[in-house]
Amino acid sequence: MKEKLIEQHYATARERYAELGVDTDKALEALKKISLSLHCWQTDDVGGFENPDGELTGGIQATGNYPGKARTIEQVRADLEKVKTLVGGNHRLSLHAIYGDFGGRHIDRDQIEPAHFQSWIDWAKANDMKLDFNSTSFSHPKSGDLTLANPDRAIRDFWIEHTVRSRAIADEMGRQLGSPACHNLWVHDGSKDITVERMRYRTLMKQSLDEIFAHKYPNVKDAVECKLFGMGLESFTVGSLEFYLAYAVQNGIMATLDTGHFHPTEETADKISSVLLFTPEIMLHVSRPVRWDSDHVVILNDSILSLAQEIVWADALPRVNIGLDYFDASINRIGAYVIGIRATQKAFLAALLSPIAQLRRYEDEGKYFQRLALLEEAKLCRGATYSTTSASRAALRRAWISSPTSSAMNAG
Ligand code: RNT
Ligand code: ZN
Repeated sequence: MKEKLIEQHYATARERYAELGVDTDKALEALKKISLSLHCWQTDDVGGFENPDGELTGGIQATGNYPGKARTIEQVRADLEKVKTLVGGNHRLSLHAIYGDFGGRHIDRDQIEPAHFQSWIDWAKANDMKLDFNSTSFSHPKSGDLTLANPDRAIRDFWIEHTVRSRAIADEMGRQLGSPACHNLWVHDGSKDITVERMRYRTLMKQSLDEIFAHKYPNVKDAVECKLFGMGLESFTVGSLEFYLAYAVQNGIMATLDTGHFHPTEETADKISSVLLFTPEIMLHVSRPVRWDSDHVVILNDSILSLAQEIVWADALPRVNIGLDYFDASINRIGAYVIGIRATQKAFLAALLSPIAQLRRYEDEGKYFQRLALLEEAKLCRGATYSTTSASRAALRRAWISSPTSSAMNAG
């Protein structure tokens, strides 16, 4: 019965969208192919297995103490398996270096090896998932304020070694799973207060990166993630947008755009068409900034909707690696995953359903009222398919029918 209703409603939606030149079957097919890289760290508030109850440092913070934080590798996997049953699509898993299968031993970051991640690779195979990887600069006695940009050669070397090893692990994941692993490099390096050594730190950082990327790994897609500021590191971030974007362009690697890492009125969406003209691919960290926090659970807001639109309208889906990055310890963690995954999928579905051919015709013809009106209409049309109660569906249908028709719009 319920299925029949869904079929009926879908048939209506298909007709409505067809009137706007949108093929809903094609949109759903495209949506199915969008594989998100699920971040393992929402399961345990970015704890990892070195010391699950240790302090989270490096300018990031997970707040809340909702029960159910995963404490073991088995619990992280069980949570992820549960998440998989609650969302559509076939997704990847993004691991941080602190999530290795260390068997209770203390393996320092400059000692990690592919062997510590073999059980993850096996698990991924068994669960039909591909893997991505992240080096971990935070929550370590040598983290401090500076890692790869540290003037102390020994500290720098430690983190260079860690990062090279992380990329080697990503390479092994990519090789065994038959799909290149994205390796994301984010370090918190920065300064709480005014620094007089910006050039020095950035010079050191560039040298460290050059050493790291001198190693070639064929099964890795490298990405470098910029940030505006971290908590306790508010005045200066070594890895700013300009720094990493320039580095990515110069070296033919990816820039990671985290939607929580820019000025509040700056739109990540607008960066897609610029960055993709100069780099091979993009890595995204889909997140939600709120005040000082860059990592609230993703919801279907304008920022995510326009980001998805820009990617779809630029025909760039094959060149964008969509990772999630948020952590909320104050609500059910599996629920947090599912909300963020579904919100991201909804944003892409909405983008795939937008009447872009008609919108472009209007724009070509200079019909800007019509363009804006149709953009607005498309929002309601989308609402009609999402809406679950029959009353709201009926209201939306009325709004749709009584709104300016496309012929009225054509009258200009
Ligand atoms: C921090 C960055 C980074 C981390 C993860 C845990 O601001 O967004 O991507 O969130 O690596
Ligand atoms: Zn991020």
